[in-house]
Amino acid sequence: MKLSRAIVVLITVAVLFSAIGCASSTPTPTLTPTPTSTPSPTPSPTATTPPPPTSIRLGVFIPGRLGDSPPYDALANGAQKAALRDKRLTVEVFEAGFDQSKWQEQLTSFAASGKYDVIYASNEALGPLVVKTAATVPNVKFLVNDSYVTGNDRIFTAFFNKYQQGYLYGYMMALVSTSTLPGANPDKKLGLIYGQHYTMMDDLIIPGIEAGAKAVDPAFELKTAMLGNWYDAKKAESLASSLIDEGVDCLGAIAGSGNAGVVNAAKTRGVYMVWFDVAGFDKAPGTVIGTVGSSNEDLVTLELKNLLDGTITWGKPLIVGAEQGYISVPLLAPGYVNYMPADAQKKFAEVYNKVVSGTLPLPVPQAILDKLDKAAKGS
Ligand code: RBF
Repeated sequence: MKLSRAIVVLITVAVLFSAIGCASSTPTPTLTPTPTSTPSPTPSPTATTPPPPTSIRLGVFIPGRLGDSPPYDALANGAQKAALRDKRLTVEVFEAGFDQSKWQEQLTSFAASGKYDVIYASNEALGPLVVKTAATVPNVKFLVNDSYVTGNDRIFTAFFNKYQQGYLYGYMMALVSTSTLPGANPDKKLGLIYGQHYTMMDDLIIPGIEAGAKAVDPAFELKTAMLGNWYDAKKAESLASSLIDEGVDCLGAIAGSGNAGVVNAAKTRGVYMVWFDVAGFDKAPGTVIGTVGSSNEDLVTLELKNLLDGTITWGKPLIVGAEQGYISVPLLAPGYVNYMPADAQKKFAEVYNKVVSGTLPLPVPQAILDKLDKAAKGS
């Protein structure tokens, strides 16, 4: 027994010794420096990912004005913050203003200025505009949020699931309207003031609001009024007031700077509002008593990080929703918990959790994405 153990130990030592001896005396061929195996800072022909950029000059193109437009404000703020964090990024912001007939020309000269490597913009109408601009201005790349364009290796678009956001918005507004809050009436009527017609509004947000409200009670009806621009607060106030005359007791507003007029009408007439995209409780505490948010700034932060890491999936759009935290509701915000009746909060949390967990799937129909893609390509 003892002898056999001694033999095993001896053999093991001998094997180890010879292995070490081999390694140190005869270098393996792969370790021999040759021109092809020398590590080089440039990627080998087989590498698929290029190295991250050493600098990026970002031009932020705002199709409108900064101030009360959540997607635009988040874009400018998110980009400025990203530039503070990463010195490779420089940012310049251009506000194109509200004359949409000028946007194509403004975008093309912005891109052709030679001052930017990448242009970052937002809204559905920018899809077709960047496709045209990319065709005439070489080298510059484009990021566009709230837009959907496939297959162009210089364009990356990201799209929030606005059907899902609309559904939660309508559900929350209907809970306010059916509550015992003072000013809530028995009519099953909700109101929405919106800036203008576009696919995201007509095919996703409005149908989403209607479906969400009807999930509370099928008798609900959504009364809508189009402002016709994104800034006229006076007109928005009078439109909102007319909806209140018709029996609306909870209003939504997606009208940029026009939203301020809807707040005035709701406050004066003693009805309620649920805010869209950002937490707007501060606009009128006790009048704005709920919100369904889009995490615009988180999306901007993510995209700029990917841009700086060199991992943007050019040509392949990103779609984000509540499942990933990009559509969210602050269920513990003081402006909500202190004003929204407790049973409404409970009911809302139930449906919200279902949407977040995917138990209640509310996807963006592919046909609508295809429609946006086709419109962008002019086909
Ligand atoms: N949303 C705003 O908040 N402010 C605007 O000035 C604004 N202008 C828009 C212009 C066009 C042509 C389109 C298609 C959308 C615009 N939106 C604007 C809507 C925005 O993209 C988004 O759908 C809403 O803000 C809801 O998240």
